[in-house]
Amino acid sequence: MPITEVKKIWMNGKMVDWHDAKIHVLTHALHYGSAVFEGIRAYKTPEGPAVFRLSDHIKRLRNSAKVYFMDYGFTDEDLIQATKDLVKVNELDSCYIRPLVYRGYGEMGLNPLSADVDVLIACWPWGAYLGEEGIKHGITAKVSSFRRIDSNVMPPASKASGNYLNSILAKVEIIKAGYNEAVLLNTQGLVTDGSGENLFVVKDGVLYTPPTSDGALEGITRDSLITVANDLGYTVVEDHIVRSDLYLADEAFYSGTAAEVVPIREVDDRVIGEPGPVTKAIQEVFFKAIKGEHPDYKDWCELV
Ligand code: PPE
Repeated sequence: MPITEVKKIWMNGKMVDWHDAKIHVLTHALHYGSAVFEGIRAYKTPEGPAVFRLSDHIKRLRNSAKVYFMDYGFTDEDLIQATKDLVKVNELDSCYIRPLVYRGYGEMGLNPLSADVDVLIACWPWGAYLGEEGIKHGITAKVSSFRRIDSNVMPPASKASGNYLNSILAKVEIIKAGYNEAVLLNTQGLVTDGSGENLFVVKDGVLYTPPTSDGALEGITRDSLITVANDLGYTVVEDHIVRSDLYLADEAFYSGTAAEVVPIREVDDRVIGEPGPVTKAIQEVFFKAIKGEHPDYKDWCELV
């Protein structure tokens, strides 16, 4: 999806003009994928622009960095304030926000411990990641032949840039095969995530989602939807899911910051159908919550 240019990007504590936000070609992260990132969204709310669960995203960023011994000289409060300032300075009501912590310029080689750690935060207006139609009518999914990275290969719990080569392999494979989004199995053959989303199935009124120990990312949207579903009176079970659970689901959907909540209409050509009542009920509450229009979830909207 194309990027829309805005005014400023935050780099190591400074607001830099969009076109001056550059790094050297010998930046460590460019060569080895040695970076960790977040994907966050801000939405227009009745009280003004608000960043959805900003504090939780910044906390996850720190955890992602910890796995790779990337210490950066900013507190969570610094990065929370920087994110809010950035949205303000760019005069955006709603946008996608991309913080990146990366090994910088000065050292090369696979011992990164003496390479600088730099931080940037960018934002830009970004529409529905899997399309407006997808949110309304659902998308097609296919199980990729590429397995999701294992915790003993590259821990999926750290949102590291290098991990996403795995997602790119899966996504390109299924796009070329004519489908909208991938499903990645782990090396044991259990369902984990989409290329950049968590996954839920609904069977007999109960929601199921893979546990993080199977390789699912501890998604913040996933966590929000578990809360919403529980509040709506549904049971949510974190349990192993095999591919036939997808084929035989009453309903299924992807969740993520970029994707939001996207129903799955088909998996491997097995029809699930138009979005069902559980998916729709959860979508309705979620889309209100992110826009600050649901009284129960106001705390999730952190005003800029
Ligand atoms: N699984 C994966 C593999 C993943 O990358 C994401 C986020 C999720 C689940 C959902 O997590 P959360 O956003 O906290 O609900 N993917 C981010 C990057 C997508 C991209 O294309 O880049 C995102 O949604 O921002």
